[in-house]
Amino acid sequence: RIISDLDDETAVADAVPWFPRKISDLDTFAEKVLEMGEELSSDHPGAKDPEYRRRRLEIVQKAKEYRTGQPLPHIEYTEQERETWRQVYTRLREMYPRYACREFLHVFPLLEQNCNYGPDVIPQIEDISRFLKDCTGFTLRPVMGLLTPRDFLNSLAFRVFHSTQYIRHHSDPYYTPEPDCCHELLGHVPLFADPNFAELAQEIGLASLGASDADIEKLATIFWFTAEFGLCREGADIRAYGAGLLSSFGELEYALTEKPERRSFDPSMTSTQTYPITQYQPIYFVADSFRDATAKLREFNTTMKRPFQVRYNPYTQSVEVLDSK
Ligand code: HBI
Ligand code: FE
Repeated sequence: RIISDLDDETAVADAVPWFPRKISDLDTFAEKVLEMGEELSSDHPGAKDPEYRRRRLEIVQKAKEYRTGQPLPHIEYTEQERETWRQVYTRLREMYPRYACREFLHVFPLLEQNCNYGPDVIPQIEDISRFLKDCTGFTLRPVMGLLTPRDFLNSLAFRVFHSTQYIRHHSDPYYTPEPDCCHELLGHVPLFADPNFAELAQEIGLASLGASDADIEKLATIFWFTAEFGLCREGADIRAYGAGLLSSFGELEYALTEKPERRSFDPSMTSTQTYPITQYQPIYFVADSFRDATAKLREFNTTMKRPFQVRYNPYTQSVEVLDSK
């Protein structure tokens, strides 16, 4: 049975957190950023650079105003910004053949051919979004900064990924305390073009809709150990697919040395693993494949308490709520 709308009384009685039902509902997240949106924390490398702050504000203003269906903001990047990109791109690009998973290596040249990926220009999210839509139906939305884990995960249910458009401060090209366009475009984007990874990401998103706070925390942890810091097996080899690794030359190398511990991906164990956010990970989880990880995640999701099921309808880009009675 499809419930067209959970009525308010049911929602209040069972304390089901609000969640987006249609893709335009994601517009409500635009102004709700946790940090780093219009303000920078005092330890951000750009905090004391008024020109950097002014530029950030200009870029995030476009994200704040963006609404579903509009063309994605085009950013005219400055020479200094492109220089930062060039340094990051060049250094990472040469590491990928040795460290990145095969899905990433398959897509990367396609991004170079279709989306202007290269050392000299910072690609535009409009071009990337159109490419991803052709590959897996994923699209991008601009975002001012960090969303709440709930909002961020909820958008994945719609195959929407929030992407920042500003770039890290030029004083330290190999460091950023927050997501920036290098992290999003080099780390995340290539995997969203892979059908099996797209399914894994959407599965996390669907499980997050109306989930309890405790379950959101588990799903955010699963996202962390997969989409951000995931490793996968390729025959006898281990490769990286997590964006936090693929956008950090230091940790990408470290993750595949003998130093960290590597465990097999297992949602019930992975979802409760604690992790540091400002240093290299002491533990990584290794997936057998994206399909296997998705199957395990589906199994795990059935153990989460939620008084309804959800199904994504791609024709209407909306979520159908199925009564579990
Ligand atoms: N917001 N914009 C943005 N980008 C992220 O990668 C992001 C976020 N909010 C929360 C978040 N990641 C993590 O908590 C995930 O584990 C969900
Ligand atoms: Fe990320």
